[in-house]
Amino acid sequence: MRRTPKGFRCHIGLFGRRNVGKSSLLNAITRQQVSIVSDFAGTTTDPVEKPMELLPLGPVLFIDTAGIDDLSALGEKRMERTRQVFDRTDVGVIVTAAGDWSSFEEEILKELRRREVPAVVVLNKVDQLEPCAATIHRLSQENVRMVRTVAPDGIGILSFRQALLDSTPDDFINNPVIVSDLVGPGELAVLVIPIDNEAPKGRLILPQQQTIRDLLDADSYCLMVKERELRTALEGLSRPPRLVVTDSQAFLKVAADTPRAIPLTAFSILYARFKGDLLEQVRGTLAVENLGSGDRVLIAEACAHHPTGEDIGRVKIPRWLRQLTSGRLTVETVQGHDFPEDLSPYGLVVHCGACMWNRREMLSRILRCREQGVPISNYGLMIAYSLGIFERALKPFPGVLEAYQAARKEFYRNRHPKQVLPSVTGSRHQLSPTRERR
Ligand SMILES: Nc1nc2c(ncn2[C@@H]2O[C@H](COP(=O)(O)OP(=O)(O)OP(=O)(O)O)[C@@H](O)[C@H]2O)c(=O)[nH]1
Ligand code: SF4
Ligand SMILES: [Mg+2]
Repeated sequence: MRRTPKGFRCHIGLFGRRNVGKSSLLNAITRQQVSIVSDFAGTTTDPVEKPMELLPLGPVLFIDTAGIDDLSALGEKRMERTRQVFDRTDVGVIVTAAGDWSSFEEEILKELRRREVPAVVVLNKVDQLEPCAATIHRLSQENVRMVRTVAPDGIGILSFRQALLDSTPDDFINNPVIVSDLVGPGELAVLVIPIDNEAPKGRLILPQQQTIRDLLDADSYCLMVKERELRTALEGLSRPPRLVVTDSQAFLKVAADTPRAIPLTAFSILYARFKGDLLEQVRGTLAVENLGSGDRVLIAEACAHHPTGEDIGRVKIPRWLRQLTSGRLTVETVQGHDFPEDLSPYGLVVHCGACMWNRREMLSRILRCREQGVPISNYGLMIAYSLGIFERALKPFPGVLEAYQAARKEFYRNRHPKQVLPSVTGSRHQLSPTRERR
């Protein structure tokens, strides 16, 4: 169970003021001393994560946070870390000492609602004070789930657990799929997996493993080949595969070796759909056409790693962007949970596939971009666009392709009212092949 990747777990964030019993609640539900509990206000300083199995839901990740009412200089930094937790929260728990509901709790509830994240209110310390009847009445009128607890004594913990189960978004119950809706039972997918110096020793990377598992779960089957063996492998099949999926570094060769009648896409594009919002990121990719000298682009990677010489985020994508725009772009990179609050300086955000994350965190970033009018693309999409195989890579998703074609027509009509639409499958965008992997 512990090995379930973090990105698959429902993330449950515990928020509230200092000393209300957030850590006590975490310890009570996990029945372990996960977080330090004390009378001192401000005991929890950095988010504390605890994975556990919450049956019948399955694997979840609790995140205990620092109190949001710490107004000291250091407190501002702590609150920043707490705010980042909102980005990855699938279910938000507002812990309050009974009777203490105030503007702090209202702000948390407002923030969760803005993000459309279900909220559970825990009225803790009911042994000391009765919750305010007027607040309870108002919250119940607004259909907010509430439970009363005395965390250190385990009182109300079963109700808390039930409230969490009742609040869990459907996504976690009806597991979303990576590829199995495109490849039916008994059908074959060919997965192209380059094995070279950048491939990790002795294992496959997460998107490859998860795609294979998704196909097996759906009673489909798959054939894995390196890019050099693909042509021979396809020739040897008695019937064509339903889909070819490639690492986007091999996109160009794989596109050349795969007959056009066979649908083709990349792992990272499947992940733009699985973890993010494919249509939004497809539309965002078009914004590369608007970039010019002096514009700033933000490249965001969900996990930290040591960059290799030809690192995709630091070297390759910036190089292609500069070639595509023939301009002096300023390209900045961020990693992990650091993502600027203010995106207004950027003309485009290009994001990795976020395979390590839960979908909520990626959607939070997309939402932030949308609210600030900043387009967001994805590594695989940007690579396909650069190589002139964008539409082909989107063909397995007809609805998205259609919406993209309409957006593109509109884009060029506004931009060059009298010009013929340039071809994205032509040579204008043909750049060098790429590598995308960790
Ligand atoms: N009487 C009573 N005390 C409680 C209850 N829950 C927690 N406490 C006590 O309240 C104090 C603060 O509890 P914590 O769990 O550390 O509170 P917290 O919200 O994590 O606090 P910070 O990490 O400082 O933000 C501790 O002394 C707990 O033992 C409760 O239901 N009733
Ligand atoms: S940087 Fe790469 S490995 Fe890390 S989350 Fe993003 S896609 Fe996955
Ligand atoms: Mg605490």
